[in-house]
Amino acid sequence: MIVTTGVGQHQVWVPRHFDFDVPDRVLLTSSGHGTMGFDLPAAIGAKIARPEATVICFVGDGSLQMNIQELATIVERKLDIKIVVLDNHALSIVAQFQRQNWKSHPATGDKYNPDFAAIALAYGIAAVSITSQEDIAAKLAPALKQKGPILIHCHVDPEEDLLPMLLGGHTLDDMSHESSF
Ligand SMILES: Cc1ncc(C[n+]2csc(CCOP(=O)(O)OP(=O)(O)O)c2C)c(N)n1
Repeated sequence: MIVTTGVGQHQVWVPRHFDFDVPDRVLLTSSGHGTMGFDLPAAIGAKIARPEATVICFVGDGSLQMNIQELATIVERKLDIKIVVLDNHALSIVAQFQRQNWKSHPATGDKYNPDFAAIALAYGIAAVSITSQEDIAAKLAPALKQKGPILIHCHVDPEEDLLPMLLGGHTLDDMSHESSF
C-alpha cells in the first residue's frame, strides 16, 4: 500500500493516525519542503510505478486545488487511485497558526469550496460524500474496496485543530495542547 499526502494538518494527521506499522506500507509526502499539490501527482506516479499496489491519496481542500486537473490523468490512464479529501474549508494549518499568534485568520479560514464529489463525477470518477461519524462506518470501507478510482469527500469540522503542535521557539517536549478557538 502506498499513501500520499498534500501539505497541512491532514499531512500530519495521516502519519499520526494511519497504521504504517505493517510491512509494505509506504508514505510519500513532501515533508518539510511543504509542497502543496504533491498529493495527486505523487499518487499517479506511485500507481504507474507499482500498478499492483493499493494507492490512497489523503489531501486537504487547499492542496487538492493546486493540481486538481490531474483527475483527468487518472481517467486517461485508468488508474485505480483512492482519493480522500479532508475538507475543512480552510488552509487550516496556516489558519491555526494565525489564530494562535494573532487571534484571527483573515485570508486562510472560512473558504468557499466547491462540491469535490460533484467535480470528481464531472471528470468521470466515482465519488462519495462523508458528513458524519455514521457515514465513516457505512461508506468508507465499501468506497475503498470498490474497483477503480474514487474520490471520498470527507467534511471535517473546521474547528478541529492539529494538536499537539510545535510552536516557534519551543522544544518537542513542550508542544502546545491549546485549542486556537
Ligand atoms: C504551493 C504552496 N503554497 C502555499 C503553501 C503554504 N501552506 C502550507 S500548508 C497550507 C495550507 C494547506 O491547506 P490544505 O491543503 O487545505 O490542508 P489542511 O491544512 O487544511 O489540512 C499553506 C497555504 C505551501 N506549503 N505550498
